[in-house]
Amino acid sequence: QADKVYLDLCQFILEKGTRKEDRTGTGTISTFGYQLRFNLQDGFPLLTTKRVPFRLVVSELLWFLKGDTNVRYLLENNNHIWDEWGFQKWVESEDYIGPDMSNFGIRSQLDEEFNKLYREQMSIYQEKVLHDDDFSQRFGNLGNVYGKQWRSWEGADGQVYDQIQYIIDEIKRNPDSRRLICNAWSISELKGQMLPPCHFAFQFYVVDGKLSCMFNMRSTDVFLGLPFNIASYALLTHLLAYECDLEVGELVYTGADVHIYSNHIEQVEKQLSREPRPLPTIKLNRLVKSIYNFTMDDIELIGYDPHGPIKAPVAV
Ligand code: UFP
Repeated sequence: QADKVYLDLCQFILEKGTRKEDRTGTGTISTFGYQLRFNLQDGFPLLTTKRVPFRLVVSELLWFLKGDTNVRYLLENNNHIWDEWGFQKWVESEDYIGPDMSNFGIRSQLDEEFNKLYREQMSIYQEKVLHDDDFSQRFGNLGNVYGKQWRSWEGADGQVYDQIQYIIDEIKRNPDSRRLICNAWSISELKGQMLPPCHFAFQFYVVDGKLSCMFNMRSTDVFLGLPFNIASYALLTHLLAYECDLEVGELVYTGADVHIYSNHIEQVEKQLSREPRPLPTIKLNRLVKSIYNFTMDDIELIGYDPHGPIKAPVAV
């Protein structure tokens, strides 16, 4: 069961993990190298021991799959998980004339007054991305993030490669292939990226008419990030299986630096005390012919009855 597999990891880190400092200054308990397996035939692995915002998982994944890197699409779907990155581009530019927004991430958490100013500027940013095409082109576009690497990787040979379409074509033509890989880690583009890819590569595997997926993460925030990442790759596997006329197989997560932030420990303990419930299932609109054309309404989550959400601060 998905919750048990996940909670075992949490328990393992709390018992066996090592204290480790990190970039954000928060501090973590960390372990190196861990694998989780989910049989997608047993249900959709959206955790039930706390509510995970599935709607955000769906719109972000559809955004990646379109090869879109502009936050406009996310805003149109009321998804704000990437806002800060575009906002930062704007407030650091010559065009920005509002109050000083340097270090807005930390300051907005610590300083009530500043937080008000920040939220004002952020809503101006969101309005402009949504309604001003020129602004959106310049400051809504995040550049070399996942969508770009997945769908239009720029090769050293000057050619542009669509890694997702390559995988689909290969699965159909040569399902035994051991090269069904999508790689988002582009060494020459890291300096232009606010956040280098956390889930940096994934690979598919076909056997007995079932499609399995392994995704690799260099760094995992177990409490806030991982439940979301698991759901996202589970959905990707469902979509590709649909496209290639296969059943779903297993989802395998492989993590390198797998950590619980020191200010998430209480929340993790709370979640550990909860009883898992039956997993939901997923239903795709069979009228949609290509995975690039799915919309939010074409993906239905059935029977999700989780425990309540558990809030925790994000390390920035
Ligand atoms: N993180 C995740 N999953 C994601 C994502 C970020 O767990 O999809 F985008 C976490 C991992 C880490 C932090 O705690 O965000 C990134 O920091 P760093 O680049 O220092 O690893």
